[in-house]
Amino acid sequence: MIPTQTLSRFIHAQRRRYPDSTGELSDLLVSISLGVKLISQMVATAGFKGLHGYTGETNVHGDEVKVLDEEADEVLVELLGSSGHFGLLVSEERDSVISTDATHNEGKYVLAFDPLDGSSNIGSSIPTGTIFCIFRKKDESRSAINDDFCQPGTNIVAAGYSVYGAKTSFVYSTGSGVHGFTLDPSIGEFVLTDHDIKVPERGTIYSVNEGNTAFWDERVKEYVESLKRHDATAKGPYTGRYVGSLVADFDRTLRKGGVFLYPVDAKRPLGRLRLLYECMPLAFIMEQAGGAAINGPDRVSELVPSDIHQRSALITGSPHEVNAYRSIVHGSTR
Ligand code: P6P
Repeated sequence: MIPTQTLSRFIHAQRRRYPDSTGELSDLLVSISLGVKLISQMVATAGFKGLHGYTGETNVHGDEVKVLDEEADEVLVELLGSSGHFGLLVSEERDSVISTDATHNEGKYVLAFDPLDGSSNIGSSIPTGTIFCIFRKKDESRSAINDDFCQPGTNIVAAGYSVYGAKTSFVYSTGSGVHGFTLDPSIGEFVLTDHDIKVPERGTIYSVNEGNTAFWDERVKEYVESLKRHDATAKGPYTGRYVGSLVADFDRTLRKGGVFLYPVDAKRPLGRLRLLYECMPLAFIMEQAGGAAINGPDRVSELVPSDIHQRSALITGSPHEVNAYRSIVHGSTR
């Protein structure tokens, strides 16, 4: 079968629905997908090229080996920084905001990304991934500034993630549904495999690191226990699945339903995950697929980052399970 719906063809077809669009967003999404292909290759060959994945040791040639997430970061900064579309970049790997070739001229957008989330898992072949979100500058008449990253997730123009696992997948949304692609290595193209992904209203899987139970608020413990109880009137007990790699746990929750949660706890009062380039893009995706994403009391997409590396809690997935969390832990359902 000839794969006609490649990512670039799909993106450009989507663009034709917006006659006044400049095609810039399409172009930059294709650039991001190229970066994902390059990182996919790096991850797939890490073990063979002496990159030692996540240890940063010296390879057989005596060259200093950068850890994979630094390599992935450099690929994206170079590729996207030179695209002309992004005035500024934020990377999980860099302490401060990154200027680009387009900082002081036409770059209409700013981009935040985690280049290789879960990279410490590579040594044991657990899936990893890249997560990103894109905002327009608050004021297109001026150069990009750091404050352009201080916007709620409801202002996200596009967001997506990739999973480097048994297959390399790329899932994105520009606000018109969520679409999933799979890399066909034989042609080096992402091919449409999941059009308009919708999360089930209710699921049967919960995903949380139960090693943190001792540090949870009592009501969080009550919520998780409620998922384990067998209740003849419902679907319980839920199945527990926790990979420990955000993109893998999120992707399964998006496609199969249920809930992924990393709540605040006594050791992590601000949360474990990063708001700008992990929680916000994934919340955008989950809501576009009909699901929900909160940090506990608040909708993640309404939060405004005050620091580019700010942490957050994340409870996301099917509406049924997320609303139950709100009700049990915070006494409200919105
Ligand atoms: P814990 C991986 O290091 C990561 O940032 C996410 O990919 C993952 O969801 C989380 O940390 C796992 O954290 O505390 O369960 O090991």
